[in-house]
Amino acid sequence: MENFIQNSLEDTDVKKIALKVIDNKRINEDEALILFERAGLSLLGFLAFEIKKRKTGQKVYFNRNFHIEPTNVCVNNCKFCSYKKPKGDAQAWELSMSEILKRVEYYKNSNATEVHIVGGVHPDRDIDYYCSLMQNVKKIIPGIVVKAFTAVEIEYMISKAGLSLYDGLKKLKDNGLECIPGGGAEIFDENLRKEICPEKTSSENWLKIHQTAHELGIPTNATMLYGHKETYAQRIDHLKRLRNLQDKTSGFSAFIPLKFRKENNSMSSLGEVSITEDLKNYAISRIYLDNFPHIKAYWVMSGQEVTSLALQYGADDIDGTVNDSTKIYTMAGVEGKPVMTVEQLVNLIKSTGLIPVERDTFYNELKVWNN
Ligand code: V47
Ligand code: SF4
Repeated sequence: MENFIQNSLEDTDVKKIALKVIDNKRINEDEALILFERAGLSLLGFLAFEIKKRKTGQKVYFNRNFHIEPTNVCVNNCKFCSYKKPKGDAQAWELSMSEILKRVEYYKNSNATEVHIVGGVHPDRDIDYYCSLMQNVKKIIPGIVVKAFTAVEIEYMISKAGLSLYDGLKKLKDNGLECIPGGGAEIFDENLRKEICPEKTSSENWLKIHQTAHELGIPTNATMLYGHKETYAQRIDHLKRLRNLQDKTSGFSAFIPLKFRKENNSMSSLGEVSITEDLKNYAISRIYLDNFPHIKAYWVMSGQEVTSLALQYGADDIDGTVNDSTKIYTMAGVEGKPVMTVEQLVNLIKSTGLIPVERDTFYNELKVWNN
């Protein structure tokens, strides 16, 4: 491939950028746009996989986790959301503390190392409720890592409590919060954000919340919702804001591209983008976000087929067992129950010729499955 790039690649701009990537040099936004618009998929796969190998070799990470979704009642009305339902709707749920803890009990002996708690922004719940929830979870499964609350939920509970961002996040940390998931980022471009999720936390605040978490030593993830109305330039603008923040804090662990799924929401008429587009997006994310340690192909969203392909396009993490505990994607039209056993995760990774590594939330390696 390197010979092909040197000798046969006809587009001189693409060739220059490819050689820069091979040379381990950072690409800029104009160059990322050229890759989106003009680079072939096989070249992108080659470059992204080169970067992936430099960062994590042949390893691909997964973990044992389950989700808790306390409610899908939400003060916001994001147009792409198939999950939120009004109070009292047949598909709405508002789990009580004891119902939630019963679910946690169910997973007590599952060997899960992480619980991922996210949900709608419920109008009647506050920071104290969520602090006791985290404490109660840890009473039931003492060693479990709590990864919880999107920046959107965090902004709501902290402002309701009248706390500063720093003090609110510190309170959550003191009560058990150890990692913040990447949700709520959607697309940072202010005009498009206003159109698809008008009430949601602003891009500036999303970034400020993650920055403050990093300052407090709480690692976080970042997502991007793509494949709806956004342009390539808007995707790059999103990645640029994340790369800039990561240059300052190094607090992001993983970037997770989330493909817009179309069922049961008011943006359904847009349809869904192709698998080629998914792979291109994984590859360019891996190439451009040179300061992100991990790119996650979230199998629940992308499905097992695309997830295994994504591993050839720069992704090095596929998330976890999930244990049939999240409804966000089934309600948006993804088929099948969100559950994979450890054996299935290991086999999916092995089938791509790569090495499965079981990790904890912080990417400490717990077991290398190399036989
Ligand atoms: O922010 C909602 C997305 C996100 C749709 O950090 C949709 O490890 C596609 O962030 N089509 C929440 N996407 C999920 C999330 C997440 C998931 C797994 C792991 C991690 C992590 C984070 O789900 C929302 C939104 O961008 N979403 N509706 C939809 N119709
Ligand atoms: Fe609420 Fe999240 Fe759905 Fe937006 S995406 S309506 S914030 S549950």
